[in-house]
Amino acid sequence: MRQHISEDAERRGDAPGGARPYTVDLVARAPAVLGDDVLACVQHGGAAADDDPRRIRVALPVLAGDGVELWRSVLPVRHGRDGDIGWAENGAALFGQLQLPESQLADMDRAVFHAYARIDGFLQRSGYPAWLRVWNFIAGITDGDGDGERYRQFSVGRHKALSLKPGFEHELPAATAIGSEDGGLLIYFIAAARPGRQIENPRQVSAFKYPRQYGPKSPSFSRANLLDWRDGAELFVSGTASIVGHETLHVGEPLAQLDELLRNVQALLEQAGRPLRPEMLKLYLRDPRQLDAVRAHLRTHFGARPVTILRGDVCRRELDLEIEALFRAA
Ligand code: 3EB
Repeated sequence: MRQHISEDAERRGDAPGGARPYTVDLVARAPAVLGDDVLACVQHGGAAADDDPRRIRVALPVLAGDGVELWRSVLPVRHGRDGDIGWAENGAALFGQLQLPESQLADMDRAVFHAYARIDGFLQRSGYPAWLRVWNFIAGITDGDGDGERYRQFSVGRHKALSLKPGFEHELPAATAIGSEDGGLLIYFIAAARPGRQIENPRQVSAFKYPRQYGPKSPSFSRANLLDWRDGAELFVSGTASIVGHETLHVGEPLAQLDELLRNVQALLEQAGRPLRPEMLKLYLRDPRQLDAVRAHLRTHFGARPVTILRGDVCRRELDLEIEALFRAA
């Protein structure tokens, strides 16, 4: 299959620049069989129906909204596996996933280094060297103390792998890193032939420049990634929390955290400088008892626009929630 991808190299190089090569639909239930046009079916909560490599199962309970994302292609889709990486591509974008069981995470930093290095190698030889967006679901994300905390060790491994590329801090993908309920680590990602434009937030210290107090190596991600497709822009907004500068604000006040993180999202939209509207909003909430208050508060901000709310742990213990978003041209 890998060779098959390489033979089609002439079809690539049109991203970004070509038309947006997918659309995303939110649905309540995953189809029993994935159609030919599906690039990825991201299923939160429920079990995987089959072992189709396009099925990405995220072990976070759905608290509100539709928990299944169907990423549909406008171009023919091919899919397959390369070692432990499941992939699907359509000539303009590639989706992939890699899962590590808990038994392989005893040495988290090493395991993550090898996982990211494997993915990067696969992307390079497949003709999609540019990471656009990546999601990381890490069981027990805040387990362990000090620099031994799992999230910090995860960040060390990711940094070791991504920093092998010169200038890597100018082409970092947008990202999410959330604690999951299953054991193990799930990484899934979208890549293209060429990178988008990295967006940082003037209200926040860039994560890749966080000071030492947050761990031995800084988290390697951008605040957002802007893609100018021919038919309009798309903005992948990373997991965004109540952090200003590099500090956590409003500890113990989830609704104040929500207001703060929405100001961060607004700042990213201003940086993007394009008229954009939300296409998909996902909120990760630590304590389900806060669901009703959070939903009501979200309605005052987004009105009737659907927000999928998932039960998940944010990577700083004092943070109650985090939002991520996908925007597209208004
Ligand atoms: C923050 O801004 C909150 O390590 O990939 C958000 C999004 C966060 C992605 C990551 C971490 C990550 O630092 C945490």
